[in-house]
Amino acid sequence: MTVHQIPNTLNLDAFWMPFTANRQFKSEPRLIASAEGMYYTTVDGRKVIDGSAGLWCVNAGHGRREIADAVSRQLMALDYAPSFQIGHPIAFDFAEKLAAIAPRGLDRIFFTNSGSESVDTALKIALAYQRAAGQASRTRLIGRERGYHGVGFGGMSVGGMVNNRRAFATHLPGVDHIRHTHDLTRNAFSKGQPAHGAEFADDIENLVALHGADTIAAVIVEPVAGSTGVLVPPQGYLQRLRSLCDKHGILLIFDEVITGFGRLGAPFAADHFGVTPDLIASAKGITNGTVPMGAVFASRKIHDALMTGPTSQIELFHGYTYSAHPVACAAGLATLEIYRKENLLTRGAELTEYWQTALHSLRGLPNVIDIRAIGLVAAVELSSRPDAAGARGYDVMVDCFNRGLVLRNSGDNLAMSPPLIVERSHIDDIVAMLGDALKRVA
Ligand code: PXG
Ligand code: PLP
Repeated sequence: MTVHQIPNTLNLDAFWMPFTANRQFKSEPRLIASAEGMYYTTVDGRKVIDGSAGLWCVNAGHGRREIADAVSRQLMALDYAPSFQIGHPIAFDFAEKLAAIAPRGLDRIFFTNSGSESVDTALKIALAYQRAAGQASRTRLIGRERGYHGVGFGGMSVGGMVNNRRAFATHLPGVDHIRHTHDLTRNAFSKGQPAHGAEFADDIENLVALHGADTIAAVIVEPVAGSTGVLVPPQGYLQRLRSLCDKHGILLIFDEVITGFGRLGAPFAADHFGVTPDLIASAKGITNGTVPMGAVFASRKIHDALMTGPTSQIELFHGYTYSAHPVACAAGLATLEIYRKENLLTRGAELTEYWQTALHSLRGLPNVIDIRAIGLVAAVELSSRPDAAGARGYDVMVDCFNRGLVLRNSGDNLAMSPPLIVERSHIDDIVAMLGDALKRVA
């Protein structure tokens, strides 16, 4: 079979693919058949290195037997049980183990099934908290330009990626945005956190002046913006956001759907940057991508403020049929055990230097206008072709796939986030394959 041949029994018509150029894909499909460790195998038997940990989620690598066994055992022991007014022990066990690795104080866990649900849940908890705290006028939610917070109406509204918003005119009311921090004129080719731009956090002051602090419930940001092209926060920026939120009684939500579970070389970005938010939205790496799950980490202050009223009354009218699904909890527990045994939540710290140096070796190749790397995540930004933003990035992504590397292109940003089991030799391969693609694709 050639690269693009697929089994002739497979009809591609019915599956409407998410976030995909369906017609282009179906004329030239890229199909994965299996995966193990750092590698996928395509339907035509080619080995392809997974430079993006699936969609930033397979942090312990593919095909982990311990997770498969735990899932299989759980399916036979208890396949499903509700978490509304009835419980099952594994959910409490998993929540306790998550609380133990959470940033200090964020040890009350609300389960969801995805990052989008975690974001919407965190926003709703923030609103409910403000009301419970006697601040019912605080209903406004603040996001950031170029943010990605999933695809629910809440996450889309606070999000700041134009294409994800444009077609869906109806957003939440009372949402505003601060500016993104991406500034190539001052920060191109920074290593780690860029030096310039902490002052972008002061946009909070502008919104407070415009709307009044007493109308603002929460600010949500990704500590490192992922989907939009790995935008690393300038030095001092997150600290400044935290202190402005404190000053004005605004809750700070970190969307750690990508940065959570070791991506930056610490369990959470909050740990890495030394800034503790009031709520964390997480998903992806929580089960190593095996079973859909997400979790919101809430501070005691927020949780306890909502534990009021008659004890027979539901405190938060929110939850999903599959919140704390027993199979997802089993997958999550097995995942945490792998992370612990293999030190994966901190392993990235040892490899950061090597990762950054390897990526920065691509500086000077055709069309490369920036390289950003932190922890075990990175992006190479290319200049756009005239009148064809994103086309060059797409062509590089396809070229890499055909030569043996999966990476993500967000427009002309090529994003990489390998499984945290990555070895130096894999990093060398990833960078070499990307470098060759950059030389080939005009
Ligand atoms: N917040 C952040 C920061 C994310 O990165 C979500 C929320 C939504 O999660 P769910 O599980 O609902 O998809 C995400 C998801 C990409 C890409 O290639 C990124 C995501 C998802 C799919 C593709 O950049 N991030
Ligand atoms: N729609 C209908 C008709 C439902 O009955 C439910 C849940 O009971 C939902 C949507 C929400 O589904 P989920 O809890 O899986 O998010």
